[in-house]
Amino acid sequence: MLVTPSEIPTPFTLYIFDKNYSSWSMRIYSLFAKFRIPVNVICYEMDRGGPLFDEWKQSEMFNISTTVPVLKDEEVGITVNESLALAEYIAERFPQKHLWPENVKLRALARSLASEMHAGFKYLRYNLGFNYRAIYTPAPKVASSPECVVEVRRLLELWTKARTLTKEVLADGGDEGYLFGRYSVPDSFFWPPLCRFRTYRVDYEKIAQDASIEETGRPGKYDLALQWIKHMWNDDTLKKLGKEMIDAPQCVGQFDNLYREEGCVMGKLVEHFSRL
Ligand SMILES: N[C@@H](CCC(=O)N[C@@H](CS)C(=O)NCC(=O)O)C(=O)O
Repeated sequence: MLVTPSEIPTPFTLYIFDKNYSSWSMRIYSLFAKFRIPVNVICYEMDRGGPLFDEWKQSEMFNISTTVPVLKDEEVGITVNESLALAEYIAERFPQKHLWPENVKLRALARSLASEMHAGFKYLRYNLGFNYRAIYTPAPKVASSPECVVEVRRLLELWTKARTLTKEVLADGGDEGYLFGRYSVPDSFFWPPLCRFRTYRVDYEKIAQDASIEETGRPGKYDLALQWIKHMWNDDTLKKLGKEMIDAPQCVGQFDNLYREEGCVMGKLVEHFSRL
């Protein structure tokens, strides 16, 4: 296992898989980073043939959950698994940090969005596997398949709905450009799809424009979602985490070069890069 101890003493230890490949891990790791909560990190690996996978299967955590992320809190004496449950747990442990929006309407919508991401978007999850540092050229067919377009349109709808309500509720101030104003749990949950868009060159701007024209006869309906995407790519903490993912030691052959047989070459990023 790769252990990264927190510089500040903390009761929390987060068990994750490879930063570059494990989107579920990065959802929660990014919450700790964005909300500046010190955490020790223990990293195993997803590669079935790798030594850190065997170590994971033999670890005490594997008896608690066969999937990561898992969080151990030594102060309370509890171990929690399932990323949505972890997000709720961290929010409860640090109520003053407001991991969920403070406004009741925004909080309700934020919970719906995080739950929908948690349970859905299976096409993107299975066909556009998370691989932060990879970029395919040209875009593989999956990036423009009808199933992909349906899920991207749904994401654009959700992000637009969130930003529209946020602008209305926070009209007098407090909107920092994240989905619900200040950074909150759904921003972390929807960050991995943005990385998948980049890896597989999903042309979300064209999908947004086509959807808008089809639905309203003109472009622009999803502009708030597109603005949020730009805002996320400019987030300094996420950029820093991106660099950690690029530099993560594991390279898992089975997750790389997925679309080689259709002539797509997988390049690797060496530094932060926002989009196509
Ligand atoms: N619903 C779980 C899913 C977590 C999940 O599927 N994690 C992957 C890593 S990204 C995993 O642990 N897979 C087990 C394996 O690959 O053996 C959660 O929200 O935490």
